[in-house]
Amino acid sequence: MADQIRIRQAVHNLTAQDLAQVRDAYRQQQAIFDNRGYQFLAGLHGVPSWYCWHHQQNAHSALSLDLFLPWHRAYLYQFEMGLRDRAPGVTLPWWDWTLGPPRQKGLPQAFIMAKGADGSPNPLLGFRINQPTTNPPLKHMTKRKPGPWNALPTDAQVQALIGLGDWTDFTTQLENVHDQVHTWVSGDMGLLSTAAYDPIFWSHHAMIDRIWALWQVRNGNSNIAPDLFDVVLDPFNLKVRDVLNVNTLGYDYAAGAAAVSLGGAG
Ligand SMILES: [Cu+2]
Repeated sequence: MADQIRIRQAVHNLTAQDLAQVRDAYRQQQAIFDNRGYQFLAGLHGVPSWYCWHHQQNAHSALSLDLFLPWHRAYLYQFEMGLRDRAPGVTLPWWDWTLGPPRQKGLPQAFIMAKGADGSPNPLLGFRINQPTTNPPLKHMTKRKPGPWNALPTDAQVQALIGLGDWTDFTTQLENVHDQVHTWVSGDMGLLSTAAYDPIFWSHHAMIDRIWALWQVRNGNSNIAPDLFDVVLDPFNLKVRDVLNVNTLGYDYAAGAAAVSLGGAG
């Protein structure tokens, strides 16, 4: 276990100071265009590098494997480390899309304001993709076309997912709920090729990763298909077994909403 566990917070629970720090990290990360920068990391998912796993499939492999959750956990880990290189105290916040008014109506306010508290452009609103040499070439500001707030998955759906005891059922149904949110945000988030360029992608996937972590508290960290343990999560230098325990990766999710999900055991 890492010496000090860093805690990922819910977007709606960030203090003004936390949010300013998250914005600062994204702003810096988005300004870097080499392999430490936002554009490079976002490009690992879809265009141009296509390393992501969805629905047992990957563009670089003929195998059919349930790597959706482990691969995205490794991916978020890499991204969070990148943010922390820029702003050492920062952690990746999760977007709890189950929240309704008055706390939230669809996309969190932090991600839709044109400007931050200091008046500077909000780096969580979108990212200007500039990949003129990729196939297809990408050169645009990410866009969203969100649906009505009450069309997002509900907390009852999340609780039902956490109650599924079988790994295959769980990952399959969680991925379907995850797809529903991508489609709900629409625009770039609705396309595998460009989803990761939208800053909300990372907080959506942090929510998915958190649901897996909550499920693991109930069902055990190693409750996955055993033949997955030694699969390498390209292009990250991690095997599936390395990402099974969030504490081994040095992080955890803040309690609060989590305590409800664990029936008070959290
Ligand atoms: Cu996704």
